[in-house]
Amino acid sequence: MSRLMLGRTLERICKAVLLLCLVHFLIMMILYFDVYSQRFDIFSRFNNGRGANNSRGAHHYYYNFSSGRPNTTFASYLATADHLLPSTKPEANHTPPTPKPLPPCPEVPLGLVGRLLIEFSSQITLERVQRENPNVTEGGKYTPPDCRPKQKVAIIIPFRHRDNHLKYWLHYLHPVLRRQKIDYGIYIINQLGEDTFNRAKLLNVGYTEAIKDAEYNCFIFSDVDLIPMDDRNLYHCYDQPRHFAIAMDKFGFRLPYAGYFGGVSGLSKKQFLKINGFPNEYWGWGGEDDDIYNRITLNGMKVSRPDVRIGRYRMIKHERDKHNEPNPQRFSKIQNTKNTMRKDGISSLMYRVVSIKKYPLYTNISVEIGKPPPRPLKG
Ligand code: UD2
Ligand code: MN
Repeated sequence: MSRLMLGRTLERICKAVLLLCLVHFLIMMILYFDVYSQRFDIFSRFNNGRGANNSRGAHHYYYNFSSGRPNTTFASYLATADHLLPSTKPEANHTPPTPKPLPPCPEVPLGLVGRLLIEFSSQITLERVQRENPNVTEGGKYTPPDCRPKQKVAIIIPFRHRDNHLKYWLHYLHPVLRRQKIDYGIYIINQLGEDTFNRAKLLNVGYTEAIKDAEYNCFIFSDVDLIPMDDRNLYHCYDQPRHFAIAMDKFGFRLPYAGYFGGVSGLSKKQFLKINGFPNEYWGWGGEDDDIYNRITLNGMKVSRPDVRIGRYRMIKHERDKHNEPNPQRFSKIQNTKNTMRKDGISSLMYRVVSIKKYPLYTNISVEIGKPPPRPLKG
């Protein structure tokens, strides 16, 4: 009797276990098909569900905040991240949704990667740079698709015979600026002829031509051979004139002297006009950056700088160019900024534009800026 009861109990237990297995199996199948059906669509679900502001979540592929230290990554590789952005094209079968106003861009952009690996040994072609930056439009312009930047930034580069450097600059900077969510345009100011080079005058020309092209309110002046090593060095304007390139490889990653303002700097329109722009009368190498520094301090402003770990730069190695010999007058001229800055500057700028060409990755403005006045004869 008790054996019979034991048998029945065992039978019931077995049935219950079988039933449980069946239920488990069914649940597993439901879950499996559900996940499978989402797999190929996972990014769009993720983006649509959260709206434009959070869609940058897709960029988490490239963050490394967990270690508290930035990632070391090839900027060129990161350039491909754009395909993860939400598509701005309306879907075929739906009426296009009324466009929502974009949110303001965050103070600290979310897609930054920190320290970058910069090298100048691989061959770069402009076609490749163009391919890797499909959202950059004619003239080298870009506007973030998913947020509203506060500033409109013109990046101005003084230039002559440095095509190879320009390729590297475009290759590294476009992806950085895009990650930084900057609304920008690139202007190469090309000095025509073989007279003495004049960096600061070219920068004044860049300012004047850029504001004719669009409503810029921030101007970043960069040498063509300087590449930032950290994308947290944000290329926009600050409360005070900004010096970006504070730790260069060529100076052992230190500021060479406290009043140094060379390499890469940025001024808002207001700051630039307050100092009457840059001097036009520094022909040849050197001194013009110190004159600009003097203008800033003499007008009651202070230079602002990034953290020394962030303001690191690599300069492409080069010889001194022909017709850009050191300016022997530079030492006496920088003693005199106070007397010269009101009459020599954006207010007295004269030049002739020969051509303006909008290329896919930059705008080239070729100009004649004259030549230095004849030196007084010795003796
Ligand atoms: C330093 C400063 C630079 C400027 C210069 C003195 C650094 C990294 N930079 O540069 O900002 O103050 O001294 O004038 O310390 N360029 C041409 N073609 C030429 C000559 C110059 O394109 O034939 C442009 C180019 O953008 C170049 C820039 O002018 O990067 C500065 O000239 P440089 O690179 O010869 O001078 P460098 O490196 O001593
Ligand atoms: Mn240089």
